Amino acid sequence: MKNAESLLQRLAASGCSGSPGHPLLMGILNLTPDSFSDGSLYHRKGRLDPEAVLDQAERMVAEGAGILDLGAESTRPGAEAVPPEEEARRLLPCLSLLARRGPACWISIDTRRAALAEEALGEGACLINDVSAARDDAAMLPLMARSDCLAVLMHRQGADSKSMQQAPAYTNVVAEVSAFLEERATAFVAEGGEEGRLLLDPGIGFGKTLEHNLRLLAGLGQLAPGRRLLLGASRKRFIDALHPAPVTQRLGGSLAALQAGLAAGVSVIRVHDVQASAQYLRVARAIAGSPP
Ligand code: HH2
Repeated sequence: MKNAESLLQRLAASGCSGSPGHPLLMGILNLTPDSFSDGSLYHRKGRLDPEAVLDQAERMVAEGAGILDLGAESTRPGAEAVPPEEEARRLLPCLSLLARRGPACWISIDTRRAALAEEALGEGACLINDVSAARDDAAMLPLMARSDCLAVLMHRQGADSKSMQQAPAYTNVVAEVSAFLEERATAFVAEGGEEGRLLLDPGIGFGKTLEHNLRLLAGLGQLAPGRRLLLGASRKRFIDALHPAPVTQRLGGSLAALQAGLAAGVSVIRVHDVQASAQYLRVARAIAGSPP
């Protein structure tokens, strides 16, 4: 596994919010039975199979993912929280297999729990991706600040995944999400974290209507100016709302969102379809005259 220092160096070349950049692809690897898109994909005879996870990790890195994001709790709208022991039971064996035999890449852990994040950092993960922006577990922000990992702080309106889509409401979604991300970045720095280790994420689909998601995608360049952004729009429900299609047939819409991220200088783009996303980025950058 690659370390945080080399990830910071790579991100230095990825740009900042507001101008076209050179984003890194983060491949999604959900170790859950119930994720909205890839749930139970790595289960064999009803059990999670770490060897199937390893195969997918190798495939994604060969196709162009620089980071792999391992998640063991679904955060899809309406999802129930998973007990901490179950989340750890799903995640840690796969992580330790990747540490021993996995491809050269950076590993991110998608969790809201500091204890699990800390264990994962000890196993070689170098990025903590917290969809609650370190609000669900009071120990998370101090952990992020004192370790040398990168930290993703994401916006979510609503107390949890179960309730977040009940009645999302904003006066000005871009301004409000931007102010929230700034506030969380300030809290991270006040805790002792270095600003350069942060990635901020508008949280597409997390407590947002179709219109909110579209405004955020159109306004990415105005979010948290000068800071690094991560975008996760791959296969999400807003695509189906505009052009109905089952989750595995949302590549076109996912690439349209990826284009919005590319144009706005997003540093990391979280995707299910690595091969097509990598090809899109390569061709778009070549057309713009940028080096591969
Ligand atoms: N979206 C999901 C999960 N984690 N993390 C960040 N930083 N940004 C996102 O947009 C984001 C995220 C939801 O997608 P997925 O992991 O594919 O599904 P599920 O939550 O059902 O496992």
